[in-house]
Amino acid sequence: TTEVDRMKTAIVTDSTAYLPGPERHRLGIRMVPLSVTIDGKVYEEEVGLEADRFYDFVREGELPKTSQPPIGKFADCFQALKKEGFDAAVVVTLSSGISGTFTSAVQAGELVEGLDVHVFDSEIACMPQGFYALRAAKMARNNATPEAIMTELQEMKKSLRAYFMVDDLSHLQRGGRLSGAQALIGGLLQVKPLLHFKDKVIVPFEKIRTRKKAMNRIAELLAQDAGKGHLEAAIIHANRAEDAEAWREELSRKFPDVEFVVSYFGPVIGTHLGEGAMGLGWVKK
Ligand code: MYR
Repeated sequence: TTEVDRMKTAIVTDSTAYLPGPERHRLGIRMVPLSVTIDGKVYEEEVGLEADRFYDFVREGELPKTSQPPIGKFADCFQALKKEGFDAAVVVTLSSGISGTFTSAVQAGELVEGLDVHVFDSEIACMPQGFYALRAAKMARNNATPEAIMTELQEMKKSLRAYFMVDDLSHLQRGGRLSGAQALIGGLLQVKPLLHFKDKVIVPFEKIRTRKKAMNRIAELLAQDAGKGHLEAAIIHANRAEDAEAWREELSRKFPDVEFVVSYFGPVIGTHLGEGAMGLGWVKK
């Protein structure tokens, strides 16, 4: 095929991948933001509100609420891509089990004619979601078809793991994003359970008593996979940059073959996890 025959595929993700703006721009990844409402004011995250300012706000003010992007936001993005000459788009969203973002993107895709829209449910959020978007962007640059990109993303799911912990479970409970824990709740509030995603929703993985033990347990889980091939990994923190950096150094020493980046829980995810949350996600390279 000639250059002209090739499908031009755009990569879109929502803000909860927390891919830094300059990196998104460099790779041509489009971003559609979710929003948080604080004291009656609506902020689009990563556009009108950055993570550090958000945690300051929340410590002082009201408890925020989050919302998925309206269908129109995705539709506007798709229209713009069509105008720019794209034929297709692969949209990587956070898990459909915790947000309506996936459905919003699917419905917008049905509305907009002339753009072949494929929506990928990452079944996760934050930098692990970002890993999918980055891989997709790389493939799109090499002229892969949207179908080939979707197949590769499904394949990645097999090796993607993510575990995280929170300082205070009440945020997840209040927002209704903690599943399978009803029977445990009483006991869980006293411990630091390790959490993960199962079937698109957040469930406790193991009951662990201290933060340090939870971090060591995550490292043990990483060790089980680190021997099986090259991994890329992300340490994710909710306003604990120094702790995250220290953990990165410790893990890099233990796992010299794993490529680590430090990322963050931004306003929308931070609303549901609370300040101090920490996580680690990895996938085969
Ligand atoms: C919405 O209002 O649609 C957004 C709801 C977001 C819920 C977030 C729940 C916590 C997700 C934790 C992700 C951890 C990834 C390692």
